[in-house]
Amino acid sequence: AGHPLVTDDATRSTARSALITALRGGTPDRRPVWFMRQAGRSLPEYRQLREGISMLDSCLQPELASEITLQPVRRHDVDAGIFFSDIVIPLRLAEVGVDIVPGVGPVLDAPVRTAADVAALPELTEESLEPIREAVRLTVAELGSTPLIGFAGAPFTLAAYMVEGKPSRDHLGPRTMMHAEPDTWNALASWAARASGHFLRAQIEAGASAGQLFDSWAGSLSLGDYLTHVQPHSAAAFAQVADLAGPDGVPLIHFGTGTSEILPAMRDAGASAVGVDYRLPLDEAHRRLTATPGADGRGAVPLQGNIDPALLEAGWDVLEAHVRGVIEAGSVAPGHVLNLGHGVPPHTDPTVLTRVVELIHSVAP
Ligand code: 1CP
Repeated sequence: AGHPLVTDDATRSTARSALITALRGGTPDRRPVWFMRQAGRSLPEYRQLREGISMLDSCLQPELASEITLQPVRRHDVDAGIFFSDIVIPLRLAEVGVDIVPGVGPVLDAPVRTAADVAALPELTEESLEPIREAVRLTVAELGSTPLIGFAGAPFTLAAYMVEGKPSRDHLGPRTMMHAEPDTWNALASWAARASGHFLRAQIEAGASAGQLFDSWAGSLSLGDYLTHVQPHSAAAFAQVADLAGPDGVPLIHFGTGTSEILPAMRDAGASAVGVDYRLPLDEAHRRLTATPGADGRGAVPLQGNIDPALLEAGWDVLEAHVRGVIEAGSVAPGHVLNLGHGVPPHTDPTVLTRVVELIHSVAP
């Protein structure tokens, strides 16, 4: 409340951008591309700005977060900025003890495992989001007609860190909890959906032109568990921004890794486009979505992906052939945004990323 909404096309200078056009199923004037983790350790200018300041602190300094967001856009000529932040920032803003430990990832002071732990979680306040809104406003003013993508963690991925207290491989803690203590799980996932939905909404209200929900670890779930214990919470997170989305509103992308079996269910959580990791060719992803329409009748939707990050270091000829293959497979979808199948590896040579962008832009849409 009280924040001016800039969601209609008349006031958004990004409406005709390649990214937004492709995400709405239109034909863009060039093939849009951006990279998950395009801001970060692959860039020497990032490492320099981050010297002496912790990851989460840097996210909460608006000028710094904005500058880090802009660095890869200037360097690579990508078709979008991805807001520099982290999925655990809503925890920090709600004053849940969390830090990002270099070389490890998000670590909580105390894992959230019991009904009492969940009941004690503080709610995220509107005022605490002001540094986020300020960073978005600064960034959007600099980006002009290039869209900014806002994002949040999906409830399962965020809750997985909260239950485990740290990164894990199999996510046994949250997967046990949803069966052993479904009420506790639902309360925790509802909290995470509110926090993430609120965080995403703040970014869109402040000027982000698209949103992405990261359910990076949803691939550890069976389809049945996803549908019963996770999809309703992801739908609740999307519902918090649904009034800003719709055909002329902000497109919403839903991404995870290892999600080949749950892509239609991820679409049906309320996404306008689905991000696919490198394990499934995009023409097969398109076939699966088309074959399994949702209750609303939607089958095929625009796709995002899915260059294999491993091939960034495989030599140019191998990489070029792979990227051309991804472009061809993605051309069957109603819209295609090029991206990696997961984040940029930290040791990636950034000049290779720039060359990939040039290659993609050289292929006529
Ligand atoms: O000091 C550093 O540079 C820390 C590395 C780093 C960075 C650059 C972390 C720690 N987070 C980020 C930024 C970040 N995180 C962005 C914005 C920048 C961009 O994409 O260009 C985004 C979108 C995220 C989202 C995020 N954080 C996800 C979802 C995306 C994904 O990679 O799957 C997840 C799972 C996290 C948790 C997290 N934060 C950081 C790390 C190393 C991790 C993963 C830890 C693990 O393996 O579980």
